[in-house]
Amino acid sequence: MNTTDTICAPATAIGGAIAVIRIAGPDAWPMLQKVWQGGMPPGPTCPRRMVLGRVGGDQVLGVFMPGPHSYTGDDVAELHCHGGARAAHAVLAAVREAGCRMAEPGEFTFRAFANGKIDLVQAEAVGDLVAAQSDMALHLAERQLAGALSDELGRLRGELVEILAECESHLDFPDEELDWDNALAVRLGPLCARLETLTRSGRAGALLREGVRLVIAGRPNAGKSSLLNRLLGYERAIVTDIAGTTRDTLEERTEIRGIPVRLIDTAGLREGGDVIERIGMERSRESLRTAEVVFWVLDAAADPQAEAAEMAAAAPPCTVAVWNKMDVAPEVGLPQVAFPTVRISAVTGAGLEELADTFAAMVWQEKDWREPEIAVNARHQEQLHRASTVLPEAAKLINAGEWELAAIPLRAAIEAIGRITGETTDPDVLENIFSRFCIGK
Ligand SMILES: Nc1nc2c(ncn2[C@@H]2O[C@H](COP(=O)(O)OP(=O)(O)O)[C@@H](O)[C@H]2O)c(=O)[nH]1
Ligand SMILES: [Mg+2]
Repeated sequence: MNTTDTICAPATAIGGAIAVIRIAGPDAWPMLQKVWQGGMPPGPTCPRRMVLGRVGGDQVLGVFMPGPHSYTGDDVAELHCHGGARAAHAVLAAVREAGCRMAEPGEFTFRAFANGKIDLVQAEAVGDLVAAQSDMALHLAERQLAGALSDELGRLRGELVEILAECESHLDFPDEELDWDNALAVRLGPLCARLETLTRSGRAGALLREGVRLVIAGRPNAGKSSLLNRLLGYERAIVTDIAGTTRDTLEERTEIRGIPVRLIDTAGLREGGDVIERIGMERSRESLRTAEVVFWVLDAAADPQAEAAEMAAAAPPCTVAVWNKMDVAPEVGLPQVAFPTVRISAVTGAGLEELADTFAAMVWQEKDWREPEIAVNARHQEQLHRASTVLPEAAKLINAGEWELAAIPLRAAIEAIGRITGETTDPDVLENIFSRFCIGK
């Protein structure tokens, strides 16, 4: 992707009420002048103001945002036309005829990165923002875009650069007795700990970016589909009192306590059943194997002892035992089970708040969890790990007065952090990040 020509792309999905065509590059204004019909086109004399006119025969509202104070950092124009494929295509065709090249996926954001408006971590946050499936995932992306992670990495890098500079000055003045910061190696301890904490935040990052696979399992008629519908807030699955109603696994996305969830309803597990139900049960078992959390629904109004025994035999460790139908079952006499346990009624909704809390505690692996301020992605995690693993070696060498050798792991750690923010770039990594964006972003 070069950054010197002028690019264009539809920035909105086809079929909306309004379509936005985005243009960015040094010739954005000359191109507007070429395609604009009726009056003065938007331009540097009226920046960031909507102007009514026509392009390609269609009515548009145009706006010009001069660089460097634009999203990409170069001159940007937007043409807002009536939605629908025809009108948007006519405007886009006129702009392309004027010499604009179609943008690659993510190319506008790539330009913002190349022009130094944002770093690589912030560019990734733009992608996260679009893909966010829950409030918490959205907040995380917003904080990352605002620079929370970039600032933190900048501070850590700055400290490492200082320590490296001190090591290097030992080399430059080997005979002089300088007032050395003799606690140089000691300073690496907290730095390393912080890098490790950030590395560990990758787990939360993966959960919030990809969603948690939550599988609802249990006997036929225990109330699995009723619980799914409750959690979704609408009647997605068919609920009847006929055992074996759900014969295939069914997946929907939702969020629970701000956590994006891939919610999977399964065919109930029991002996027998016809060939379709048996295939469904095989799928249920497969779902159980890949689940991150399982809600094992137990019918408290049926045969609690047998239900509990079945669960004990088949449920994975990430299970929450969910005694259902508490509206009609006796409170006493339910057997103890070896999993976190919640009593609910999928019909009345009783116990669902507690179930949500139990789920969140399970996901965060602690009861008093807090929304993570920063949660890195797998790419960051890899480089953070690289940085934190070389620092103990640097500390050892500094303590031994091996300044020249100590500089090597220090430089490696600095470079690893630089790879995260994009100070050091690798074309494959850039390609991988930006190609996942949609066209026009
Ligand atoms: N009284 C009562 N009935 C329930 C409850 N949850 C489910 N049911 C009933 O149990 C039957 C089976 O429910 P369903 O959700 O299809 O169970 P599944 O086979 O596990 O998916 C239906 O008749 C539901 O109305 C509950 O909490 N209380
Ligand atoms: Mg069902």
